[in-house]
Amino acid sequence: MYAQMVDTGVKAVQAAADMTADEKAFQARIDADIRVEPKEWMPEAYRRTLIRQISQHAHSEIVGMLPEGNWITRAPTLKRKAILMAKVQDEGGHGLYLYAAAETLGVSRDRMVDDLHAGRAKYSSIFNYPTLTWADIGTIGWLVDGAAIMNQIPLCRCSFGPYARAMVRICKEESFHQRQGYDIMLALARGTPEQKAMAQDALDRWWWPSLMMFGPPDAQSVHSAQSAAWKIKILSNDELRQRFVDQTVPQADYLGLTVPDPELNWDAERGHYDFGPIDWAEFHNVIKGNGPCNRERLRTRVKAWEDGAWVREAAMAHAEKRAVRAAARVAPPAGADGGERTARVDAMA
Ligand code: BYC
Repeated sequence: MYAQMVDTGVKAVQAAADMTADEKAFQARIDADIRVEPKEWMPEAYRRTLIRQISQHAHSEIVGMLPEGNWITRAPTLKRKAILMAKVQDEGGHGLYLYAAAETLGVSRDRMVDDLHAGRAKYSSIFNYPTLTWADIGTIGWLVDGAAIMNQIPLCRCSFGPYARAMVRICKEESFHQRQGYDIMLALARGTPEQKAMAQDALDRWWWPSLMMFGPPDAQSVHSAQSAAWKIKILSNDELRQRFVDQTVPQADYLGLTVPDPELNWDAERGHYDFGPIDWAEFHNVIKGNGPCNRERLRTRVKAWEDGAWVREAAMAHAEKRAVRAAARVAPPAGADGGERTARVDAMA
């Protein structure tokens, strides 16, 4: 359906001349900022794009629980431990809202989980890096949640209703996450020289992978043009990356830490920071499955799924029992003329 630009694989926007009448009417509604709801007609490619992006996003939240979960037993104080547990639980909740939003598009949760476990589905590159010290937990909150918010605030205005609404709540929670991360960094940066060095080391390791979270440069972003036309993407990968750098560098300055980029420079004319080249070979290698932790992350997810089978079975058995009991309660006494009502309750169960 789309014209492919041969050299980069970047997809062009579908031209109005190639659209059916339904597609033209759909695009006109998008252009008028009318939200799309699940039961309304939508082009198959729009549905597929959303299923791809929302399910990848859901997987990122669920896999994102792992690097932080790794530090729950080793948090330095009871208070930090309680906060980290709440944050990791929030990420699980975000995954569930997002799986539910994707389900409204006609894909089953089992199918999405299966794709993740089989290595067919992507999730954010960032979660394939290890959390080596407590400062990594601060850095994830500060940089990774910071990048996530930067990307997700515009998604609150995206064209698909359930995704946009899920994003509102997720962004509120992410902003608490970002602040808790920055608070950890502040404590370390104001601590002993060893603590400050630990904070600097974490920034050195997480800075570039955080910039990669926004995806490939616009010129190489396969989906950007069409997603922008459909208002699934409001700001481009490069615009968001620039905003993130502009916001984060002064925060690093406040901490007294150095961003590991010798080319970082405030360009007064542009009103933005210039920054050095990103190692896109590393990014592609990580999303192909060859990052430092890809295999470990998938192994852990699959094991958690298998270990949780009894919980899912018990929940199903409990739901069935409740449905049978409810049906029995509503059933009329023998001989009464309530056959139709009983049948309806059985159908609901
Ligand atoms: N990692 O054409 P492009 C969180 C893929 S979780 C891996 O630019 P698009 C948090 C891309 O999927 C944060 N893959 O794509 C959780 C595509 O591959 P496919 C997650 C990436 O979709 C726990 C190909 O590269 N946030 O916040 O237009 C704790 C070409 O890219 C990445 C979201 O998911 C990457 N970084 O734009 C703490 C936000 N980047 O599908 C925090 C929602 C690109 O063709 N997603 N790829 O095989 C989006 O906004 C967009 O999907 C992206 C990419 C901006 C990420």
